[in-house]
Amino acid sequence: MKIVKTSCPLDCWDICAIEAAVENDCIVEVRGDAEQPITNGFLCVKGVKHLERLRSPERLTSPMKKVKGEWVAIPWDQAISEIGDKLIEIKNESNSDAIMYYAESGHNGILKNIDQAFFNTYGGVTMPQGNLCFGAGFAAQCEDFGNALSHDPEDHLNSKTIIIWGRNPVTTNLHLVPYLKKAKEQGTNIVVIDLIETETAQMATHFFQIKPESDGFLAMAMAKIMLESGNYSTDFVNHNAENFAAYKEKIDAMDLDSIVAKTGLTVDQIRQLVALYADQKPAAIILGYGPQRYRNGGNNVRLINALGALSGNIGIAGGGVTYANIFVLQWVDGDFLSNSQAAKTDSAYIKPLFPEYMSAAGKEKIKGIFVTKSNPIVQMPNTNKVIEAFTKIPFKVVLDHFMTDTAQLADYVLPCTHIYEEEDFLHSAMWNSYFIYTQRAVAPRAGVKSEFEIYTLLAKHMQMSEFLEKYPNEKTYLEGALAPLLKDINMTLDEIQGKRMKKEGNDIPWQDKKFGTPSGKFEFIVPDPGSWFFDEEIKASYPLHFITIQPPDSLHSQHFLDRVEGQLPFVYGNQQVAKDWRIQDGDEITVASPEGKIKTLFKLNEGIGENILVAYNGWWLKNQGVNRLTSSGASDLGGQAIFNNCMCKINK
Ligand SMILES: Nc1nc2c(c(=O)[nH]1)N[C@H]1C(S)=C(S)[C@@H](COP(=O)(O)OP(=O)(O)OC[C@H]3O[C@@H](n4cnc5c(=O)[nH]c(N)nc54)[C@H](O)[C@@H]3O)O[C@H]1N2
Ligand SMILES: Nc1nc2c(c(=O)[nH]1)N[C@H]1C(S)=C(S)[C@@H](COP(=O)(O)OP(=O)(O)OC[C@H]3O[C@@H](n4cnc5c(=O)[nH]c(N)nc54)[C@H](O)[C@@H]3O)O[C@H]1N2
Ligand code: SF4
Ligand SMILES: [Mo]
Repeated sequence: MKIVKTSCPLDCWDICAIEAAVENDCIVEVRGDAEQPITNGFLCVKGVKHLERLRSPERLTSPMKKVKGEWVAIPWDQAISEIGDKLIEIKNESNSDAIMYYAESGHNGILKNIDQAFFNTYGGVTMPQGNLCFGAGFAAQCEDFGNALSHDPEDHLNSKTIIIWGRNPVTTNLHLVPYLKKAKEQGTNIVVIDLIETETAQMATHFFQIKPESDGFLAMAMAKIMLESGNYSTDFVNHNAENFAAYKEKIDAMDLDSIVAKTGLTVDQIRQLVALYADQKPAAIILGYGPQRYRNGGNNVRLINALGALSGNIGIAGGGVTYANIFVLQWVDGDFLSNSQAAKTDSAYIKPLFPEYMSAAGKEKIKGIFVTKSNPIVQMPNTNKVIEAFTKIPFKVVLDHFMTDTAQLADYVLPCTHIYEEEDFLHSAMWNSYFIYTQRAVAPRAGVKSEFEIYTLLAKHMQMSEFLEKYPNEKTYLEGALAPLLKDINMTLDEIQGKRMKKEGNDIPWQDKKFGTPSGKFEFIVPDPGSWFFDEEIKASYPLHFITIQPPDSLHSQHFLDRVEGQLPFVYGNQQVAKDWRIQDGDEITVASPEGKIKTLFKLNEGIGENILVAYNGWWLKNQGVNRLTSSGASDLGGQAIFNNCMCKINK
């Protein structure tokens, strides 16, 4: 028996270290690596389920082609030659950017980026911009700090107060929880700001339940109270920040009661929050991605960042506004990874506006699409319009392990390898600064191929010699992409394999107060809430907020694979909603928005705020699909999907 060191590749904050015990090319046990910090010997239910997915009888083991509406298994050489010929034909008849590319983070390994190198060498294709996930907040971090960097989880133990703002680690970021528990035992205030009394809120010392999309107002109200009482760091704002005077002027001119009224809290509650944050230095804010899935999402996050600066909690132990962390990524050669200089087009579409693009500029232009590591039919906003736009594309190729709703609508589906069948390099872009070059646990299942092999075969068929010369094999690809990292740590790729390591130097970001912004300083937002747009008119006909959050036992749609056909998705609401709409726990109700309607089962949950319905995202079309209700649209910054700007009503 051998022990193989690998990692969870899911799009999760944690990127856990996994140990697989392997005997005769068969995995006999999988566990969280006990010796690894953060993972600490345990995996969440999704991590445990990798083995089930690896061996699932529903896993695709042959390329599939749709012939007269029916799926037919075809051999790999046929799939490669037909898809390759089509790519050549489209490029000759139109241009390479008549092909569209769509990917998410279904698998975080960097080896999977070989497709981008392939398509850039092909001439460049129509690429996605914007984000379904953390785009607005990410752009906000870049505007204010010049980059998105997070404090080391251990550093939170130095905080006197930790505010968990719109994140639900008990569900989404499980390995943060032991740090929070330890901090709480040490006497740290654990404060949660959310719309829902989540399990995280239940373990906190203080919970502030606010109205949807009111975070910017709450942050301004806190700032106003701090500014009026002189309770702020003159040192930081005078020496390390830009735009402070303009920020202060705007906040000074605001009326406290009017901004407080937007939040659902009282002035006294906000004073208490200020006392917990500004009087208890060092204090950390750990931000989640809920508050930025709104039209004003970028502004919301920038105003929260401003609190960190105002209170002088930036660049100090126990402080920070922790949101995302692309620290390790700075040592990856992105140009090599994607061969970006080879592209001869900069054609692009905004992801959460895919249907709009397809009915305008893309209508005549787009002749084919490649979808990978994602299930956009159910995960993009506005499913009905996405289906309409997607089905119109004449040539659709999906790479996945399973026949997802997106795969179902394609023309070809190519089955690819699973993390346990691969060597790949992984790091977290969301939270910690660890990385790992994984070991392969077992041979790939018969009939599946790695993305690297698939694109190599296509390149051979299409005689793309430049690509084949530059990227001869997986190992040189990783070596090229990781050259800056390997040089920095003075190790070879072989030497790092199987060792999960931390890229040192980022425990307390911005300690030197040299920011990555154009001014080199922290940049205060100059808020202009008068220009923000809210759904006031829609609210007259659709008075309930429809908020979608991450499902506890699935990574988005991935573990909804096994839900029973026809099972209705649950929506949760409180007694006030039940009373207003004359419904009861367990009732079958139709939830309608301006974009569509779905049948659901109503569940009472007193932890949810007023006039809000909550559902998990990830439900497949066989279970209605919650994004039939959400609308297309992009946030103020970062092209972020505005899933939570969704108003609805109930028809019993
Ligand atoms: N189990 C599980 N874990 C996951 C995932 C999964 O699918 N399942 N997905 C992973 C991915 S890709 C991501 S991006 C992360 C996301 O991780 P999180 O950010 O923790 O999760 P979300 O559910 O997106 O939202 C967090 C919280 O924001 C709250 N919220 C919504 N609107 C507002 C608002 O206006 N103000 C405030 N203050 N709070 C608001 C929601 O009620 C929710 O509790 O989770 C990762 N982890
Ligand atoms: N309403 C609503 N919608 C949301 C959200 C929300 O909060 N509310 N959250 C959004 C967020 S945060 C995110 S990140 C997105 C996620 O959107 P997606 O990433 O599209 O969602 P997943 O369901 O995780 O789909 C990933 C797919 O990748 C496949 N996959 C896994 N490994 C591999 C591999 O090695 N190769 C290939 N080719 N495929 C692989 C899986 O089988 C799965 O089908 O959804 C967004 N959608
Ligand atoms: S999904 Fe996240 S918490 Fe669960 S095993 Fe994977 S990395 Fe760890
Ligand atoms: Mo995400």
